[in-house]
Amino acid sequence: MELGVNEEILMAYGFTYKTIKIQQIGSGHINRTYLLSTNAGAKYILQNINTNVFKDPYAIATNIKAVADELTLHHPDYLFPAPVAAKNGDLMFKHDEKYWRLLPFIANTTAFDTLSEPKQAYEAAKQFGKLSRLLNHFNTSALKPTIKGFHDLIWRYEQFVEALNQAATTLKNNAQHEIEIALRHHFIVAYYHSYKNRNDFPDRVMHHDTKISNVLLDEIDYHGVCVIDLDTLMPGKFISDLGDMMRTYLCAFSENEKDLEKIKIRIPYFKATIEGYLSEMKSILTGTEKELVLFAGKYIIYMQALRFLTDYLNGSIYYPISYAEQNLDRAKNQFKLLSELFENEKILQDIIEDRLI
Ligand code: ADP
Ligand code: GN1
Ligand code: MG
Repeated sequence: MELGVNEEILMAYGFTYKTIKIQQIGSGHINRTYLLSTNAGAKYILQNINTNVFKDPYAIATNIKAVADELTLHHPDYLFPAPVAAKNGDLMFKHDEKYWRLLPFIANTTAFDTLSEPKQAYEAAKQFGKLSRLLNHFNTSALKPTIKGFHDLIWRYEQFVEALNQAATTLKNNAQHEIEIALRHHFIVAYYHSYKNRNDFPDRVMHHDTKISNVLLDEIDYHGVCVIDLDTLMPGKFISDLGDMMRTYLCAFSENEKDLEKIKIRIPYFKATIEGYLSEMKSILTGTEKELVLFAGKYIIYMQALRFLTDYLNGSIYYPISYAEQNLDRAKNQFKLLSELFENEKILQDIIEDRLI
């Protein structure tokens, strides 16, 4: 066994320990990702799917296949890094009750955890916007939810209340201030509820995890190359993708930063994100969607704060932690980011309106 990769998994794809070098990479919370390099210089990405989170890995594989087929048919030049089939033709390999997949390695690219130039925000937002635009006419009912209720804020709030009701007293005491903030912002849930079933708020194919580490940019000039991490490609609302861009592109520091003084939004990055996204989606968004552009950020940042807080109250069973209070610190970080969005609301809304004309 090398780094948790059994040789049988490599052999399913025609490799052996002798012909391949294995290196663990990536900063994601959920899956395990490895870079495979062959002696001949070819590279691949090998991933182990986390089945505690993704109960039905076949739903992921069939969604990606359905979207890949659609894109190949209508947009053959679009780069969509779908899994490579194993020697037996399957898109996943099951070994010891674990599911593995192999992806083509996209060379000369970088995935960032934070951004250092507005151009990166523009390019990343454009890549995710482009995927939605190309799939605008795709029938979303062909895709299955890979996690039930994933971005349903109403359900996420219920989960938070449930966690609150059964949390250990010490955890509740430690999180008292953040619990109050979460309860005080329930109006975001109510607002989402009031829009959810509007006719011109369509389901679209959403990536659902548009953080900056899930898009590959050219390592030299940062132009957008392709989106990756396709596990949550499924039907959803456009606020999911645009909101997670705001959550991760606007601040110079990630959700793991503990010094809340550093959690500020950067206006040039906001402009770039909106411009990159609208360069693809402006002509497609409906009237209701255009009303909800800034709400996208509030909805996702609040939901992520709730998810970290809920996990903290549950004893940190979902997001891996490197110290006991980390999920509470992450919730604090996200609530600070949310307050930044509200404080700058007028400037941000003006930027949006100028670009929607
Ligand atoms: P997770 O976030 O679940 O760990 P990702 O699919 O986002 O998994 O992959 C983790 C990292 O591996 C990415 O941020 C990127 O650096 C790298 N990576 C993933 N897929 C590719 C690919 N097809 N080509 C090149 N690098 C990749
Ligand atoms: C998880 O796998 P990763 O790290 O890209 C999570 C996202 C959260 C994100 C927060 C399946 O994404 O929803 O936004 O952490 N993915 C899942 O960093 O729960
Ligand atoms: Mg990722």
